[in-house]
Amino acid sequence: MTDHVAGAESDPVGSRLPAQEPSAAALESAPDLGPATDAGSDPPGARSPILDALPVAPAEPADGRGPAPGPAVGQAPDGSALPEFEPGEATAVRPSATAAPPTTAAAWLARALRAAGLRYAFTVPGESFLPLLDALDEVGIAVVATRHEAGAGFMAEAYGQLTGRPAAVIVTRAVGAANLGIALHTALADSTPLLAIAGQVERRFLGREAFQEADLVGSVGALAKWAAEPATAAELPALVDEGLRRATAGRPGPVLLSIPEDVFTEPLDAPLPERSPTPAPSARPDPVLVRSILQLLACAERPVILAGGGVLRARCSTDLVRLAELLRVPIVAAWRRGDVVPNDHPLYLGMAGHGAPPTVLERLRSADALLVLGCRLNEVTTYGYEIPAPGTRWAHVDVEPRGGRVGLRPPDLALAADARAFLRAALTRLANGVLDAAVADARAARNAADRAAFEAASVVEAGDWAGPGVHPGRVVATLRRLLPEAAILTTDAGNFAGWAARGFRFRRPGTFLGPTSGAMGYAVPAAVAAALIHRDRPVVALVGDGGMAMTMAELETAVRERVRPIVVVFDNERYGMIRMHQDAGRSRGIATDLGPVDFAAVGRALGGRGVRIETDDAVGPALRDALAADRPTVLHLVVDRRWVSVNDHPFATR
Ligand SMILES: Cc1ncc(C[n+]2csc(CCOP(=O)(O)OP(=O)(O)O)c2C)c(N)n1
Ligand SMILES: [Mg+2]
Repeated sequence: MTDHVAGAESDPVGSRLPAQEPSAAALESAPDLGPATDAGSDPPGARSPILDALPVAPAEPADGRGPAPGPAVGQAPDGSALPEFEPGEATAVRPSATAAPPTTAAAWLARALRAAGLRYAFTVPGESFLPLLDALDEVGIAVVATRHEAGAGFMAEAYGQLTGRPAAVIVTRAVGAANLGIALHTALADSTPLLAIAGQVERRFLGREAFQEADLVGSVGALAKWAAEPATAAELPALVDEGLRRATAGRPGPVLLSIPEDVFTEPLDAPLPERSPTPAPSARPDPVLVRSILQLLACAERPVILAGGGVLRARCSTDLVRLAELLRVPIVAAWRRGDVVPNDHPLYLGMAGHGAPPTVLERLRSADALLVLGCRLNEVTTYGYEIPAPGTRWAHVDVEPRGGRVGLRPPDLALAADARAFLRAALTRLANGVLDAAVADARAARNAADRAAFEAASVVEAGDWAGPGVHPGRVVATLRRLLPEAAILTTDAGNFAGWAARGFRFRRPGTFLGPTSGAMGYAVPAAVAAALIHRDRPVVALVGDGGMAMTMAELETAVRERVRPIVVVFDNERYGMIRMHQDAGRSRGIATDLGPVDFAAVGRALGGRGVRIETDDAVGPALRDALAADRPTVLHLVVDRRWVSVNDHPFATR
């Protein structure tokens, strides 16, 4: 057996501590909020603005109109129920015990995956794993043929992001595994559970530079969280168990099993793994740390919560909103995690990173206290590791808080916990106290001003553009107006994405798929997977002409699978983002101009619909038709090259 582990992996929280939620009574009996003596203690001389042991006061509306019944836990500001992240049909599947004992490793593997709750396998087939395809079909795992392994991998990645459970992607030898690499890297960046299986050359050919042979564990496997290759069928059960555990435990991620072709046909009669790949419930977070973190937020002048994918994965957006409301602390979303809370909430101040209005960085910089929740603080979210700013005291609550490992100043408080466990403990503790009225009023006023500044700075449809081509900001405004709140958006990499990042408003958690790897080619396959999982919801892929051409063949996969994503192509006939960097002086305009492609015709050629759009007025009607259509639709938007980025409007420079 060979294996590889990417980075140091800490133990999953749930494996070290009792796997149960804390009882309310246990938390109530924990020490009350009060002056703390540890790293999270009040600044010298500060009085805690949380008044202990008072009855719970109803939250006041953020507009300061005086006492009024505030939204209850789980309610939106208007009192309606906040929609929680819908996990999709796949999470409802229970492991199915199998009756007849399997006879080969392939049959055993298929049964094991089915028993572990896997529902989908995305693949480009290869001769190295044919028995597995039959076996998967026999146990009822849907095998979806795709047009490229990157497409297959992105579909599995999107599945994992939306459901929190791994899908399988199956590829052949070096050629398929190499094509898959980008999706493994994306799943690692996105902390997405994913099981990749590569058919390897037969064992007797290993190490002989055989046809399509490569060291898959040592090469592509290095892009995964963990990779291994069984030497015999007998080694397979332990590796499958280990792989599924690592895919979902701690910080989730992709794992790769490289399986020699002849292992699949070896006899194997072993018990199926008992564990379903559902993360174990989180343990109770340290109550002293929870108290200290609440004190940090309560005592600050300009606190902010920076929330990431861990909140989505733990499905606790409602609890996050409630905590923010109780403490009157605004929320900034991590880059490409803009759906972490409903964006129309008055405490939402935008998504950090590329495309963000300047108010987001300003607000993060001016924070004297920052709670980073379920977020790994990547380079883009932190604006090149500038956030947390030097003057900000910060707490990191994450399944794997990173300390100073990535060039960031170590947090003042670090709590290894999943977001839900932290929020539940924090909300329970806050039931014993309310925010001092003067502090609450001051925060309400400042929060309202911050929200107004964010709204003003995130208008993207302004300006008197009359063509040629569409106004990208107005396209986003039209999407915002016409899409129902359950619609799922996927995005690719490129400058076109800036208008949506700034101007779109997600109204429900779990409605956005964007790769924090910045991988081009993601949006279309991710949209196909989202449409497979949520057949009843509109799915819209946003993509540039460059990214579209990388994976547009997956539209045929959508047609074959009878799903109908809408693909909005922003076509400026260039690799616009890279050209922007060139024009900024770093180099000449080499290799960034592209020729015309009739993307609408491509949509039709692949079995879907296609519409070429050259004016703003045509966007709405075409989108309405696409929403009602029975097939995928490509909306091919002509975009003038003067639209360089969301920061750089052509009408402003003329
Ligand atoms: C797979 C991959 N290759 C290269 C890049 C570098 N890259 C980032 S944006 C970009 C251009 C994207 O062009 P397009 O999709 O047309 O969008 P635009 O910027 O023109 O709006 C490139 C090449 C990348 N992010 N991913
Ligand atoms: Mg382009």
